[in-house]
Amino acid sequence: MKNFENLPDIFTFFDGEKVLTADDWERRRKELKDWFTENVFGCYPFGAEKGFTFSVDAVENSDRAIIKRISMHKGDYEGKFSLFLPPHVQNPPVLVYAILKNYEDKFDLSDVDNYEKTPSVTSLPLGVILDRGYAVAAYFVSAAAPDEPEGEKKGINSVLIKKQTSVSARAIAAWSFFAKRIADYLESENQVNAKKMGVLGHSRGGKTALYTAATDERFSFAFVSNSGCTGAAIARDNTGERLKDINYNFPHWFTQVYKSYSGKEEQLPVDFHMLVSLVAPRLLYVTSSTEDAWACPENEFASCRLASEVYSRIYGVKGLIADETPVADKAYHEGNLAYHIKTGKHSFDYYDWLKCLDFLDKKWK
Ligand code: GTR
Repeated sequence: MKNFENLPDIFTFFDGEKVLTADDWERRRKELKDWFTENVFGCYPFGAEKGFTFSVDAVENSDRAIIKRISMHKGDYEGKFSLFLPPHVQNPPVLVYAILKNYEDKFDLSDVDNYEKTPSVTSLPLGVILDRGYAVAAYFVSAAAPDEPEGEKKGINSVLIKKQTSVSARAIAAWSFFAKRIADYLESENQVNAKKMGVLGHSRGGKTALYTAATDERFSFAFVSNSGCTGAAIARDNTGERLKDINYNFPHWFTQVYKSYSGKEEQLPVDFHMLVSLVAPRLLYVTSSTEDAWACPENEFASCRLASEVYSRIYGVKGLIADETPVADKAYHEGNLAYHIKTGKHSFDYYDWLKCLDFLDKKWK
């Protein structure tokens, strides 16, 4: 594993106090959760999550799938998602999946017979997932907030945030907020097992999935694909995408405060192994790809290694059990924190899905 100098310590509070007990960790966890929300992804006004209503607008039944088309409402806002249920399984686990902007028109969410057909960069092989006994709740990120500059002011945020400030929730927070409202719905849906609820995503969707699981314990699993900068990758000594790149190229993703760290990674009071550690002791699967230097696989892996200490030291469970340097195409599934680096480009493809389902079969069945 790569060594980092001057990495802030997970087990030391901002004021220097040390985490000695499990109770201390719960306080530290809250400190970190609040820090990432207030400084990176952005905040919603108190009670923003209240007052949503849901309607099931259509139900389609076949021997392949039960599909529910659902919408959530608050004020003038309406956001849609689809729930796919395997008809042959009682109370299946359910996976919440964000479909990214550039691929929205390439997904046919009526084609439940698809196995490998969806775009290879960020796939959703519904046929396989349903056959293996998992339900899927899928949404387009644009249903929450458009992925474009100024997008942070639109969609769900336009109803919840009267005026954007330097700490207000921005686009990734909106996609995450939407996943959490899907979780609200799923908790009242008697056709799924909401105790086995996962959140999954690729790249910017991976950042979203990680932040969502880090801040909402109802998700007992997260699959974080090639999430890189401001996802699982440690920001210090990052040889790929830097804070200045991401803040410049995607001004609507993160808060104004976070932009002040562009070029100043060393001044962050945290690093992203801490975001990863917030998922402990729940199931987490982080992936990298060999040809994805921009996401800095070394820093994604190191992050998992360091976060593993929270699994073992605080909760007494196995985190990541892996070789010192991960071997390509070898899946590390032993502990609660799984990892693989696949041969290939920046993607969440069919291979990743199969490994994801193998891991869940092992842990959940
Ligand atoms: C890249 C970006 C990454 C990642 C990715 C994606 O261009 O620099 O942070 O989010 O896009 O979402 O596809």
